[in-house]
Amino acid sequence: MKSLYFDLLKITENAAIASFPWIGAGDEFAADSAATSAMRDTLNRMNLQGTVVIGEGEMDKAPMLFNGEKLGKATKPQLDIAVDPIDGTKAVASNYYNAISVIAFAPKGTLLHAPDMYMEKMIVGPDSKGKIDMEKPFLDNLKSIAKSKCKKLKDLNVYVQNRPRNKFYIEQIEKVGAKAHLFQDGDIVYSITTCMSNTDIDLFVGIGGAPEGVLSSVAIKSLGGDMKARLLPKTKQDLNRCMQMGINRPDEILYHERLINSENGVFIATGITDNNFMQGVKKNKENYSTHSILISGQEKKIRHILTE
Ligand code: VTB
Repeated sequence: MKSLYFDLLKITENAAIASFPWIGAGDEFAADSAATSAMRDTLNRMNLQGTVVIGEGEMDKAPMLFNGEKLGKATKPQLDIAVDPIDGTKAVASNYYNAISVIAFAPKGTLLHAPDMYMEKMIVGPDSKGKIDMEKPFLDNLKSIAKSKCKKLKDLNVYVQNRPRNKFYIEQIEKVGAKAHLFQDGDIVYSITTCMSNTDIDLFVGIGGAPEGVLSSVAIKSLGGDMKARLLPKTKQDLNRCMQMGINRPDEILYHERLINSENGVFIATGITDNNFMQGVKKNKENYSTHSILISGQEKKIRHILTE
């Protein structure tokens, strides 16, 4: 895998550049289509054999990268792929903070294979590894995270997506005097921030997309953090899709090993608009510059890559 790192970077770089003309253009679908086509074309030139295990829905939703789609031009290495050509299509369409292009790889059979639906997530950095438990009341989790950080409850900083579906969490956080930092879109960057040594974020919690959850799990694992999650199927069809993908108890709590069961995952993202730790794509005459991160389980490092 290591020998492929530079090639793999081109996947999200090309997708981010393809979405550049759509920044601020008000058309989420066009932005997503452009990023998706660039991602697919680049992947199909790579020496690998990948299968999308979690992406943007099912085959009939073309032109999106769909669950089960095979990519790459070789027969090895055989890899599971989680994709989101744009995490934050609204942020691209309206030109605001925190849109990225993102992909993750892991050896075949090691990433959660699941339909695109909502997922409840709880994510912490290395100091609080082993201290989160979704079976326990949320307040108990806050207490054990605070203890692991030698902090008072009121000093905890928590990222939560600003949505009515996350009201319970926001209220609980505020009730104990802790800080709920609400963000608008793109939960992958905010979830990874829990593992960054230069920030004071103690927890990421709330309901967001399942593909974004699996993508985050790869980065969090490589950085020594911890994650628990639960799929939230809404309809009978959702339940059936879960069963078909081998998730027999769709309401079960998914431990980190269930989201990614390998130490050899690779997570790659390129900024489209600026975010907590990456700059967005810039264009000067016909030249583009991009800022990407590559996080690998083998190396347990974050590489920042600036490409002109
Ligand atoms: C979630 C989150 C994503 O969109 O899927 C969210 O995981 C869903 O938005 O990062 P809605 O509330 O509009 O359904 C993102 O924020 C961006 O794609």
